Amino acid sequence: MKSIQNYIAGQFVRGKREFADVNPADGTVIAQVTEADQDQVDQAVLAARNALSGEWGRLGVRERAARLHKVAEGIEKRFDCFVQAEVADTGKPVSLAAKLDVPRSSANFRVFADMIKMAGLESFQTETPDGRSALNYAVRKPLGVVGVITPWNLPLLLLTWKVAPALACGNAVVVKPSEETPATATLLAEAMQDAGIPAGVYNVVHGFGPGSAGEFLTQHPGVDAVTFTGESRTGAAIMKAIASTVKPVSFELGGKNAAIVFADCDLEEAVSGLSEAVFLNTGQVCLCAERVYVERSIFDAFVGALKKKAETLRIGWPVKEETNLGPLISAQHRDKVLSYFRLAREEGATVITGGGVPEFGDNRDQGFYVQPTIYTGLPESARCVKEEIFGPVCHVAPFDSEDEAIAMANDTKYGLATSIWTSDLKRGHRVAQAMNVGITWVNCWFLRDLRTPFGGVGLSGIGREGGVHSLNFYSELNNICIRL
Ligand code: NAD
Ligand code: 6OD
Repeated sequence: MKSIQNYIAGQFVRGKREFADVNPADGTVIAQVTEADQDQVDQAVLAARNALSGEWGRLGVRERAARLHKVAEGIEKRFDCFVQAEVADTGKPVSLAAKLDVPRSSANFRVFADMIKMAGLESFQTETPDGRSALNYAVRKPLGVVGVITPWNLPLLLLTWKVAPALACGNAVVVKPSEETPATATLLAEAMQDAGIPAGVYNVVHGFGPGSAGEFLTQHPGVDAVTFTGESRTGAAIMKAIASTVKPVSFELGGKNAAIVFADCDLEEAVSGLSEAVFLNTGQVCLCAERVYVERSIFDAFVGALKKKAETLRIGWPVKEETNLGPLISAQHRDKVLSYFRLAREEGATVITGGGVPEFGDNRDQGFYVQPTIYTGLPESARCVKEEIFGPVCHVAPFDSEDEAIAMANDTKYGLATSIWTSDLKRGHRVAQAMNVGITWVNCWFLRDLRTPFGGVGLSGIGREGGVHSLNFYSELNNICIRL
């Protein structure tokens, strides 16, 4: 049986306890994972602290950036291993891991390596009312030891999205990947070693949240900042747990994202874009659209076309090239999604397609699949319209005016992403600016430029990462004022 270990101070280390890593496609155990105890988390934090005062702390920005480019090369060199590990852990289709997860992970290192070399900071020539003059300029310093806690849906992509800028800014990290998807974080340690990232700069502790590595890490007095991606209620628990130590936090949390489809859109483009926005990664992307608002005059045509798309998705073994819909991550998560399928019916939904579990007649029946599902007919107050489900499911509702669409889209405690589909550019700008979210796409979805701000409002998060926003989160700025 494969063993996945912690990575502390440049060494792969076992611990006293292990837990099973399960393949969501058929429920088989694929590896045993070492669970880090408090001692090992202490060792990882200490290793990171020591690394800051060692070679890593003395490296100039150019050399740091060069090593991060080598990490990117190390990911590319192990491309197939990363793809296989991500597919086995998550059940996502191999085509998706090869197109999105792994290429984006090396891109995360390349982009932030380049950005830190180019990054400038403010300076001001100062004249005070009493006639003195000074030069003010800011310098960037690492935060120190950064605790990185990540979810299971895009494991390597989301981990490197935080680790790359943290290292670019000169920090050392202790990462706690999701217990559901431990493999690629440990594999990344090999790329770190090859790239000459000194021991202790990148540490991995495996385990769970409460009473395990996640909690030990966030509450650790030696951790200077916490960056977290996951559920909003976990974010709230972490915030509470670390409040007394007053450290910077960056939270990328859940969503209940809306899409607005106007009658003047290119219908084929909108249906195809929203089929991705609803079903990509089996709906397990924080940016997925679970609420789709469609102008009434094209409502029936849109629902019919989206149903056709959903029914032509190829649900199957994740390792097969032709598969474009895999299972959900776990039995527990499938129970949650199926409980919303039941609730939708109780709340009065019309089932346009799906709403159940596919039958295969082979080992996939022990996996965690659900059907791609579309509902209509729910009131806006329904729990299925208000709560994040995080599965391949959406509710489609009609609207009669732009104002009504904006009001419905904004009627949520979340505020992560929206997509707007229209051929009227003025309307696209106007509606985009009315959205209470961190990210709005017009005539596209999940089209990323890593220099742009990324994050959410309300229950969807605190702060922004991406581009200079990442550099600013992962640095302390020291303003220096020199009397002239
Ligand atoms: P989760 O909150 O259950 O777990 C995320 C991580 O937090 C895991 O590593 C887990 O072990 C750890 N954790 C759990 N409780 C903890 C605690 N008390 N202290 C410290 N660590 C703890 O989330 P998940 O189920 O893995 O991921 C799905 C959720 O993540 C969805 O809500 C989704 O919308 C959200 N998400 C958001 C973004 C974004 O960018 N906004 C991206 C991806 C996923
Ligand atoms: O693209 C990104 O940088 C990013 N953080 C995506 C998040 C997706 C959520 O599941």
